[in-house]
Amino acid sequence: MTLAWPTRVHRLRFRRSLPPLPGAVEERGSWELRWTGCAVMGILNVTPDSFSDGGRHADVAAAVAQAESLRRAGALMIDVGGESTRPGSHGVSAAEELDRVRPVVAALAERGFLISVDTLKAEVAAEALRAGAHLINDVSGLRDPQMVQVCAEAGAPVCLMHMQGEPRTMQRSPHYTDVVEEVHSYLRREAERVQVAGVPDALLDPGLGFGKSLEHNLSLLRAVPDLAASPWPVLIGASRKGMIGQLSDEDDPAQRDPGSLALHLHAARSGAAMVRVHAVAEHGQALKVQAGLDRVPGGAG
Ligand code: 9MG
Repeated sequence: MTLAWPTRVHRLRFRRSLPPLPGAVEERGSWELRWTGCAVMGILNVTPDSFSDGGRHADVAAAVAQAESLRRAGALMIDVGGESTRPGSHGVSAAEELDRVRPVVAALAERGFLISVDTLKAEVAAEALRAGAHLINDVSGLRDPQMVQVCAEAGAPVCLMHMQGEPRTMQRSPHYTDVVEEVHSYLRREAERVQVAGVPDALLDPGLGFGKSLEHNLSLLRAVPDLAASPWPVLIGASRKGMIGQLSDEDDPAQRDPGSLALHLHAARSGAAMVRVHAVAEHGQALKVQAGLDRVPGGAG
């Protein structure tokens, strides 16, 4: 039996006012990015602990080298983040975040990368889009009142993620009556709302680990096929997160790539269009093998 997911075509629309998009086709005044199966978004953190801090120029060069290596390893898009949103984390100012993100985005744009920027702040998003970013990944689901307008004006799609509470306190006592119904209806409602406001398209992300217990995360994972049946592509991000530690008894986040891969393969088979990961090469290869297996007549599935 051949499963539908490896050949399903996912689409994401960008307004043509953005810089030319690597790999996108022109479609009725927009750029349309199309891909089949599950793509990889590579994580590029540009927080001070991520690089050597050998001066701004050296840091940008190191970030570009890492992005080049993620692209060679198969990342379709690079997600640049200058502020940690881990549970318990405190924010930084927009000026500080921009200082970290803008030069890296500009350097990647010059080199033809497809760039997403992970930020909660409309001010940072606006400057990053001006510097050449293509998509805004906002884990707060666009809570900054200016964020929708900034993305609409730039013609940039968004990754809409569900988060209960805020990063500093979100894991203290997450509570839902029906987590799947609440998260999915929130994401569909918000995707419609932002598109009515002029944002060209959205990726939907249930936000594993963002104000959710292990049981909430597992319920949302089991429900990926339901979310993937909606008109928007679905992104899943569990890379090195606490739930991988809980399921595998691995305390060190840097040692959680094998567990992250297992979870992401499951998400891909459930219909996820993209996974956000640290270990790009491992995911790229495993996803290709899984797609190949599912294409074999009478194969897995
Ligand atoms: C920035 N960031 C951290 N975890 C994430 C996740 O699961 N999804 C998205 N979209 N962004 C994330």
